[in-house]
Amino acid sequence: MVDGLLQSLGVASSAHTHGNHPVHTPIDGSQIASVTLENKAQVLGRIDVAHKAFLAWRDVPAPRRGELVRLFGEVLRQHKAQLGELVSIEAGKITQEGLGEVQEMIDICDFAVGLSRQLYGLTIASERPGHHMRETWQPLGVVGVISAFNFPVAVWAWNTALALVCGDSVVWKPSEKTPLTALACQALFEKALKQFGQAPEGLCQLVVGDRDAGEALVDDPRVALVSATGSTRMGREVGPRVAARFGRTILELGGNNAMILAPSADLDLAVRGILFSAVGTAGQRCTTLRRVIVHSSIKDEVVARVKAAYGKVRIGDPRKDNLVGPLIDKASFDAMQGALAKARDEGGQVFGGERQLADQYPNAYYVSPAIAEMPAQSEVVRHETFAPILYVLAYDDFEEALRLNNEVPQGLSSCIFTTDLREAERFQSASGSDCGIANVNIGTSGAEIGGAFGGEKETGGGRESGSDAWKAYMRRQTNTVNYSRELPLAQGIVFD
Ligand code: UN1
Repeated sequence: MVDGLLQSLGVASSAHTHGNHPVHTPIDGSQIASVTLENKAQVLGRIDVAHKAFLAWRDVPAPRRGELVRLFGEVLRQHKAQLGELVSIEAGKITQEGLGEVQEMIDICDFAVGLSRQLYGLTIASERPGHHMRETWQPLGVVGVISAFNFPVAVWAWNTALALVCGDSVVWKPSEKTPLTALACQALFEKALKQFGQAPEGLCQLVVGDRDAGEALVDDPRVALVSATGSTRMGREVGPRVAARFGRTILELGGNNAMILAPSADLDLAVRGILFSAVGTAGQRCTTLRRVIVHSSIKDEVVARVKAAYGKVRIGDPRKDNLVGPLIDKASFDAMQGALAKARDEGGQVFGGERQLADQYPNAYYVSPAIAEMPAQSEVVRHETFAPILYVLAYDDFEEALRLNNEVPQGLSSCIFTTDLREAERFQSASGSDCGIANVNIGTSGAEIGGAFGGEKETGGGRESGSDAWKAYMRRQTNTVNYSRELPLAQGIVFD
């Protein structure tokens, strides 16, 4: 299924055959490749090489570093269709979303190229005569990227494009579930490197490994920044371990994203927004819509319309004309069924959520998306289940809706559908949504790369992608220069 595709992306067949780790496609559960997992010693060797590469790369002028990223963006443009297809095969995304993910990589490359001629610091007024003060941004070191199966290529690209223009080197550990897309990205990056010419060896490396490999990145003091995407459980381990050695982290962990649906909302837009955000990527985005907090006066109508829309959703092979592909694996299906059982126990009324196409695909896990009308924001609603379950809660008073939006442990994305300006502005105010992303009349998922991406509370607090997220990949330095013939001291201190 993948041999020709991998070849067209530049991956040698020795890299994905005869390995010790099987790779399956969620489309039908079959094994499509086997890769070799690297051990801890090999990972440490890679970190060593990456650190040496950093020492050389940091002195290359930033716009020149940007040229490498520009070339990579061009290579991605040329291979968008193939890489998108591989994302579909390995992660189960529908074609549109596989292509969208590669477009997100291209977009961040463009963003980073522009940034490579900026990386602005400040000049600051000095209190001393004949002095100037400034703030500069310097390259940081090796960046360790740990990424998840659900965005197997874009999240790496967000980190790598920024890290490279910032003068850093990268060691990437992708999910064990998606090593093939990682091998393809590495091969495409190497094409760009070849065109670029003189990059230091080992500037950007891939580690196909398991937990041990991740731990090597987490614990090694030469890895200045660990950017990790995954569950809150994973972040709880990674965060304190990196902090214990005073390393830096960018953590992108669980989300529990809500929509407040107000009585004035344009319901046609809202239902489309719900469909894309709740059902897209089979509910496996960290930005997936998991809760609708709907005004009780329109609740029955909204539930009926969403059920009707869910009933028409085409489920099946993500490369065909379907809207919902498979869950990543059986564990994910089991977790979904467990959550639905719990929702029923907690007084919920569940619609959908059944396994689909089991006869055709006995080893793959397709589901119809589920809606669970809940009497309260009970335990199951407060927990992120990485599957298409949409909990519906009713509200009467806007303050109550805001409280429900915020009363979960996670804080990634949120949105409100309303045509009432006061509600929209309040939602985005200091006492509104407490999430890293707060949208008006747009669903919770599908953010552009230009904004900073990330969230608060158990989502981990990290920001990547656009805006000034690049600052996390650099070290800040304050510089004071004395161009006078005196040595005045700050704070007016006399020391004679
Ligand atoms: C993720 O699910 O880890 O906003 C990232 C979105 C995408 C990124 C999701 N641009 O849904």
